[in-house]
Amino acid sequence: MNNHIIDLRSDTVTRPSLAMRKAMMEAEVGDDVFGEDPTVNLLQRRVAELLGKEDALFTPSGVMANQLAIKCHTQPGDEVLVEQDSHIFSYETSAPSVLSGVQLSTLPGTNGILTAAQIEAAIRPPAYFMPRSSLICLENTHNRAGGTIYPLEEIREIHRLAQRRSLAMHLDGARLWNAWVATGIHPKEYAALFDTVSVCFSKGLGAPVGSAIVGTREVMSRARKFRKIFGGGMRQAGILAAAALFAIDHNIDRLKEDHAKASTLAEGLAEIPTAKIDRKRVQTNIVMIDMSGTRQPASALLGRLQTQRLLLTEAGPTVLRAVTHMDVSMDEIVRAVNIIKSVLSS
Ligand code: TLP
Repeated sequence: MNNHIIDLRSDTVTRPSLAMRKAMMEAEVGDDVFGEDPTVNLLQRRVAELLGKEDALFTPSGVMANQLAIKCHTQPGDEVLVEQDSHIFSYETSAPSVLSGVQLSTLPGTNGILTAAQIEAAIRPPAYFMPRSSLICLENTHNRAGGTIYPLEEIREIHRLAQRRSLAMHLDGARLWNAWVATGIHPKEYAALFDTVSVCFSKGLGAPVGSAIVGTREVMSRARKFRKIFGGGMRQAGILAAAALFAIDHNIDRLKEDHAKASTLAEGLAEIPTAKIDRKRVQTNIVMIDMSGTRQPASALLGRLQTQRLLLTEAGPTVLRAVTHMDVSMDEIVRAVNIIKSVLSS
């Protein structure tokens, strides 16, 4: 068992449990391009209901859900306001420019959080020689900031601003479930402040594939058309939707265990002088470890940890990221701390 690899690269590495696979096997299916997959339809109703929106659309990935939102809320030549470390800006391979013909205006957040005043200053005045600011995208929890939670009050302020200046709002809620479990604030409360929200089933919730976008019936019917254009029309997708339904029913509440594992990891690493962790940013299941004190590049450290069968990812030249999830136990977290201690002391 000690030879087992401890994989903290992401909560996306989880594999569907036997019970989830059974639910997938037993799913009633149909052709979803015809709108005839009963399990997909059920999932979409459940997710819309859970987030308090009129309709939902199942997508193969979180990236597609975010890009559908951008496509639905903008025209080519528009500008979208995002935080500079957002997933949309960092890891979606310039999709907004490729798929929607828009540019991103990137604003520096504090721990991933933007203020309404900052956003207001970045909204373009109406001038024919400037892009039109049409959409604000926020991320909750914020991945690259270390799983930080957006304060609801700040989102309310941004929402009021967006209403006043007629901008749409989208939430990248890939890990909104983690924010829910950590704060007790229901996803409906967050979602009420956005035109669209994307959520993922394939991260902490443990499904193999799948995300969803929610919004009004009108926006979702346009999103359905764009999903087809993007090549995301799926056929007997009920097999996947069954995993997502299982994830919603069984795997949300347990995210608190992942949060406890992240705090244990952060606490253990705090004893190492060369591994710096900003403890106030460890709010959910992500731990960012600043290794600049080791004077070694993150890539070299990753390689050394890998030989000890511990996998992390690089989040910057000297920053490593660890993500806790359902396929890693508390014992393995304690072992991970010991591996990092021993690698750094050798
Ligand atoms: N995040 C992945 C990587 O792409 C970095 C990870 O390992 O954390 N929004 C957020 C906030 C995300 O963290 C991710 C995935 C996505 C969207 C995209 O989801 P997928 O990978 O399903 O397209």
